[in-house]
Amino acid sequence: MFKKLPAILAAGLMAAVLTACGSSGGTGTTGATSEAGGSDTITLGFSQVGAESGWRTANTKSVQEAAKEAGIDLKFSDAQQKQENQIKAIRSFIQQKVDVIAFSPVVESGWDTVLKEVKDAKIPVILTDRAVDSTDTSLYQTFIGSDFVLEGKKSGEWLVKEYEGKSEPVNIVELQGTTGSAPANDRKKGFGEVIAADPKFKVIASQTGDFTRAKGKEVMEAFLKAHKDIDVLFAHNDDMGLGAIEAIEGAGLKPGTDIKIITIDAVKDGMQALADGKINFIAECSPLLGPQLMDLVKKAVKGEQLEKRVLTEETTFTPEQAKAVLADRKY
Ligand code: GZL
Repeated sequence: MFKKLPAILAAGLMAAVLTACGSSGGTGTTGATSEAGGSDTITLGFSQVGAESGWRTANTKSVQEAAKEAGIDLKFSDAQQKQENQIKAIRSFIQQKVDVIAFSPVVESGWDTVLKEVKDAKIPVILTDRAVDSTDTSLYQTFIGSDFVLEGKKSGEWLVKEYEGKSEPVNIVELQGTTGSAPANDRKKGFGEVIAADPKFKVIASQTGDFTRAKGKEVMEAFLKAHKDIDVLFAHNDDMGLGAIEAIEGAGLKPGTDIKIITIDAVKDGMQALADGKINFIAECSPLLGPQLMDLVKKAVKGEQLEKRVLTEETTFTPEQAKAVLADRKY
């Protein structure tokens, strides 16, 4: 799979594919976004979910900067949150005979067919950020990303502690991530498992906000119209929580006080809202997967056996903890 082209031809080819690495690649790739070396340069095809949130933007930056740092020729495609665009991009990477394919599956299901095509083309696959529900784990070398169930559990555990010793009902509304995505499914699962232990916790409404601020605001406005007794919002990411804050303030209520807010990610804007007391608790989900991904890409090209699961390290934040680290946050 290595490019054995003579250096002059490789340079010419590279000049041809070096395009502005725009983020609206749609179905096609947006060309190389890294300075490639000589003919033994590794080419990585990467299909990104989209640009739906601050987390995603930071994840894209991490992948692009790490590829450049590693001297890996990155062919980057932005799927604009559509599975069909990711499948088209993966097929395009097969045609281009890239050395490795990595992608963050926008949803868990519907990947077996295209991943079998990649396997037949003998190109290693690395799942990045999100998982697939394929039972055939030979279809990918490894999955690097967070434990979303644990993030949901950490969110539920904070709530249980916050209402310890109280008996009155706690009415919760939930802004879910993208329907069918691993983070949405697993965060809901983890949170639900923890609060199920105490019947005072009731999820009175739960709907997808598609991980975006705009949708989070829109759905929270609907929740506020339908329910006058909301105590807590659990949002599967900061961006939906930030949109919901706008809706809550628009309804004349104080976010973080009248309605307690729990979110996941810990991007800068979320951490600012946490420091300001508008969010009460954030479970971190690190987007900085780029360097680990490039190490895995190099190992895959060498034919090394990779750990099937590579977990990312992350923590949780209260308002005081956010104030202490805000200035140093990388994303
Ligand atoms: C989680 C990632 C999620 C983030 C959202 O690893 O897939 O997608 O939590 C992002 O902010 O849109």
